[in-house]
Amino acid sequence: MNTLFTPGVGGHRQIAPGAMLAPGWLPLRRQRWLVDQFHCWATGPVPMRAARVRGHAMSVRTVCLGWHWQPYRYTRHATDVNGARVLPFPDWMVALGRAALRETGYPAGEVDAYNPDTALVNYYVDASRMGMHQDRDEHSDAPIVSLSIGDDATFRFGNTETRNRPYTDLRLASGDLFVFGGPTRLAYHGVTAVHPGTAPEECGLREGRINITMRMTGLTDHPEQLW
Ligand SMILES: O=C(O)CCC(=O)C(=O)O
Repeated sequence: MNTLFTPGVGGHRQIAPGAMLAPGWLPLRRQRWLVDQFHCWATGPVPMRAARVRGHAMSVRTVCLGWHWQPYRYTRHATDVNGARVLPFPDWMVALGRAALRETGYPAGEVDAYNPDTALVNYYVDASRMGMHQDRDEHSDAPIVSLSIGDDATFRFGNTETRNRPYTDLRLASGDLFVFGGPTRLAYHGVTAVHPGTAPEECGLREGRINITMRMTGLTDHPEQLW
């Protein structure tokens, strides 16, 4: 049992088939610990940066673990930043990802088979937004595990067909867990607002919002995938 990540308050609710929200899943001390990790990750070897999408810098800054995401692919080296190799994906995060699936009612077989190998760690300031998009750069249909720390955000969870309605707006708060997989793995989603000054003081983040999404890339280190 990984005692570092024993779950906090229990309970989850289904937002759509395969999409579950577990409010307050991460206890505050775990949030603070993750914030400390985030400060280490953000300084390198590949520093946190705003990825450029179609020539425009995103308003969210991202640092990656395991595989480096650059629109629209994963590489081991950050060829769009400084060429350095991305930090390894930590074993404790695999355990955390599995605990997240267990918490949200995924069957034991899926939990055991869950081997996330990349995390996109996003940092939002007050003005940051993330447009509606699908997470489709992975070669795997394994669920996405999303953890939020810091200020609340309005997270829009939509459908698999279009960026538009129907969608559900959720207010994600510090410590919340959101998981989506199965029939909604490719649902469009985005962040329409960050709510400054809403973070609990004890979460360890003085301003802004961190979101960690764990994913299975389905990639291996074939030479053509290294660069
Ligand atoms: O910040 C969030 O809650 C969502 C992040 C996201 O959509 C992504 O990293 O693809």
